[in-house]
Amino acid sequence: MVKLTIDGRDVEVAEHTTILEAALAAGIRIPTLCYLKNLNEIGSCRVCVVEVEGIDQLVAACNNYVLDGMVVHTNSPSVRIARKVNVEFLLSQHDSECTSCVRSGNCSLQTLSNDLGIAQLPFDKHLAGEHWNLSFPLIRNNDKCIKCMRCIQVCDKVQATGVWDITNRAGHTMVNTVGGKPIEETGCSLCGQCITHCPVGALRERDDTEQVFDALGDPERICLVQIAPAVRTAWGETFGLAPGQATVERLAAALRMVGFDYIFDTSFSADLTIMEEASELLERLKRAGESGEHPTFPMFTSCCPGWVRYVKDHYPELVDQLSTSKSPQQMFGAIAKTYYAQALGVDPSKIFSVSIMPCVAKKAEAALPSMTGADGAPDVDVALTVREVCRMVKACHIDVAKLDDEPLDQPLGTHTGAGVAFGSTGGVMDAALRSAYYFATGERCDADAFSDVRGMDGWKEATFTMGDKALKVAVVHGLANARNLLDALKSGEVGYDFVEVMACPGGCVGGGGQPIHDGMELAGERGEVLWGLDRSSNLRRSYENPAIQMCYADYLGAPLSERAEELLHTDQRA
Ligand code: HC1
Ligand code: SF4
Repeated sequence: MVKLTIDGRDVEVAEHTTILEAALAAGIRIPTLCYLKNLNEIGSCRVCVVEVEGIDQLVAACNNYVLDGMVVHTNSPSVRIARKVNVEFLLSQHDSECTSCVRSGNCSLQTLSNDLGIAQLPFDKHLAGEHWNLSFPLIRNNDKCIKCMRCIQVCDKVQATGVWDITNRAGHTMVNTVGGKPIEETGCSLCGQCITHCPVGALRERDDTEQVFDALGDPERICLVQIAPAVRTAWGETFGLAPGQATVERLAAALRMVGFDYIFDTSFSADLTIMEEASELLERLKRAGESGEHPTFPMFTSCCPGWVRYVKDHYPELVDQLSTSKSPQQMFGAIAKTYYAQALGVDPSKIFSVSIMPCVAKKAEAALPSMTGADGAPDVDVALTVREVCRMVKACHIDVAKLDDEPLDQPLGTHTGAGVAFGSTGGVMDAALRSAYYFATGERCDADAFSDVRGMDGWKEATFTMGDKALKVAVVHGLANARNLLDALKSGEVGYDFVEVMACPGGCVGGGGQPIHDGMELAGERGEVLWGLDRSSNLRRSYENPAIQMCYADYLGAPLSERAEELLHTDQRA
């Protein structure tokens, strides 16, 4: 143990503790800006500087360890002045246009500047200007970047994608895409993790809310909205609602006030995805069994467009291993403009289909040329992030705390616990196995029989018996884990029948379109909410969903039928 004094308080902490963490243990909060625990501990912003007696310069608290007998001052006059000047330097290269910034009110630079009492900037502004393709789903504004390098680290270390880099030197240093390439050419998966790890408004999603407001204001359009599984765990954070208050039914009430005609649940089409994907898995295994060859590579889930983009860009030779089943977002879109349009007795062109997703990559998925109906129109007209939809609710001045829960519309609002679990890592695998077991054996499994695939470990594997077959599966989340698994598969170190990959850490609950809480990782907690909803659900197996049964009986026929193939499957190369 190490004994030291911080601001006059005696502190005892383990060796290799940083000054920052030692102070925190003593109840003293040192401000930070570039710091991200275990990911970015580079001390570059100089906001966490402290004075250590006997050392003639201030030191960064985030990356210097405590020593026995150290005497630290976190708020001495020199510390306070240095901190303020360092933030003033950052502001001299920052556009400070808070009134039109999506992060206003949730920006660590804004908070710090206010806390430090920076009322007037003593330096001239030097802005480098921004040059960005504003039609791309991910937007970067160079004039808001504070060069904290968090985006570089999260993209590199957690997502193994390497989109961002540092360019130039000294006062000209800036963050940019690797080699200054246009963002569309960088292999960006659009997972959005750089956005949720940015402390300011330098990174954000393309805002598509005006398009939706326009459709809502058009009396000729019928506006449907689908709510993704993971949205229910997080939307209320923006409004300060407790998890128990922030139900999907309260969100439905808010969306009706915003003006949507029908409020549905992506968990319905997650059940549909399971019907198709579980059938596809069994079909692939049967074909492999008949040919006598065990497939070298597993079938991969394909519902995460961040992952699909990653495979296409980084492992194109594995694209054929992706399930051909469309994601729940896209299955919903296809069903809404065919089966549901028919049920309503309206022309599909009248339907405006919106999705609310915890995801940025869903915007690109919805825009794929392969995700269109017979008339060439997109199946999902606009995919909004949770942050965008919360901005819409705010723009309508709706007091969500005063709303009562309202039921979702039917039949596309009916879902099982399996469909809801999709939003957490392991959820797609768990849901698929529950149905595959029934399809393979005719028996109803215990809904918790496959719980080994749940939890926050980055790479999970399990073997389950299904009839006479042992099925080996793996689940990874975070693209660095996916890369490790793919490399192990390619070198022959491991082999599986079925693998679930979600690009974002924790799955969609940790998605790049979720509300942002600087420095906090909430995916584990949000995932537990989804598993709790699954456990408390009366229906926990996708094939038991009565709305799904009706959809097959009235329209699709059976999983993998000709119509199901046409509407619910895709060529992943397209
Ligand atoms: Fe997801 Fe999915 S789980 S991809 O994370 O398969 O976004 O929530 O909607 O489509 O259902 C996202 C979440 C979501 C799809 C489903
Ligand atoms: Fe989007 Fe979910 Fe994939 Fe993240 S894990 S990229 S939120 S689909």
